[in-house]
Amino acid sequence: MFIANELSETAAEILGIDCSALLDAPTLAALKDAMLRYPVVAIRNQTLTAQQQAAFSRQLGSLEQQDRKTYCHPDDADILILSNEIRPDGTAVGIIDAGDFWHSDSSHHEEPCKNTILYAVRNPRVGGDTEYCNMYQVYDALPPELKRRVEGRHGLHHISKLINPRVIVSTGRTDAKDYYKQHERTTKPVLQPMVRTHPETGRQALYASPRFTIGIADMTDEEAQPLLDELFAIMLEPRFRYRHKWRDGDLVIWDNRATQHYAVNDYGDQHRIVRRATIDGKVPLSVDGRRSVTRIKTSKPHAAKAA
Ligand SMILES: O=C(O)CCC(=O)C(=O)O
Ligand SMILES: [Fe+2]
Repeated sequence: MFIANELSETAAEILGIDCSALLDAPTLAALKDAMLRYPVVAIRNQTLTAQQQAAFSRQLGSLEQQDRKTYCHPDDADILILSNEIRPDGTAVGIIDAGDFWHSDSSHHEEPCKNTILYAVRNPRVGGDTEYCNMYQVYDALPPELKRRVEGRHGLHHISKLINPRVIVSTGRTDAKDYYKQHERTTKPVLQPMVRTHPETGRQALYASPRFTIGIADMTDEEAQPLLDELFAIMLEPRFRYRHKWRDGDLVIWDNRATQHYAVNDYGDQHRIVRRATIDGKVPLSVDGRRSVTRIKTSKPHAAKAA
């Protein structure tokens, strides 16, 4: 059995398991328990090929299909490569700006992924941390008056950065504007409950992000944007954070139903490469446990998975 050391209320490190082989049933069950107790778990000292990472991840559920084929790993198309490295011919090794603003992964899809499993292939000498925010804690800390204003409401989530006043398109991605414009033409915003009930822990979490939430259903922008600003100001208070400093061999799993994250881009031209798998999730449940009935269908194929 492995050791789980608490790193913060949000995160634990796990020592003593080898994820290159399939886990035995008690170890897998203990890992799943740890993942519910700590929405971020860092499994240390792993050496994993892309295929091994995918096989490990499939033990936690089916993997999300990736539509950005250029950045899928050649050995397993369910593994996405994120990196700032540019090859001599000018092509990018991976998605260069993944995670540059606070978000929960694929919340712009009707069925966002439940977990993300990131493996550090190459860490910069300094920098390149990932910051996490515990959204259970954020929800618990909201003043009652603010809870009342968001309960029963749905946020509008969309992938396009061009229609989101809180983000900017990174200059390194030359094709990004066309990509987002195309999605604006083909993909409607998805409505997600602003407060979601975690289907396994039963806890409530705020579920709106600076990266993907562009408005609130049935509210004018004059009302919705200041409300979102208020929520995000609370969310970004340091007391809700865990900052993961990557070690070589780290395999980090997080729960998108209970956290948000962003990739700190402070390492200049040092190279960083991570590999990513995401586990399929279900339609988020609102506070009363019902499925949202006001959803707008998105057109297929889905937008990019990596945020
Ligand atoms: O590179 C990171 O640290 C996180 C990137 C990200 O947002 C993701 O993998 O979902
Ligand atoms: Fe992400």
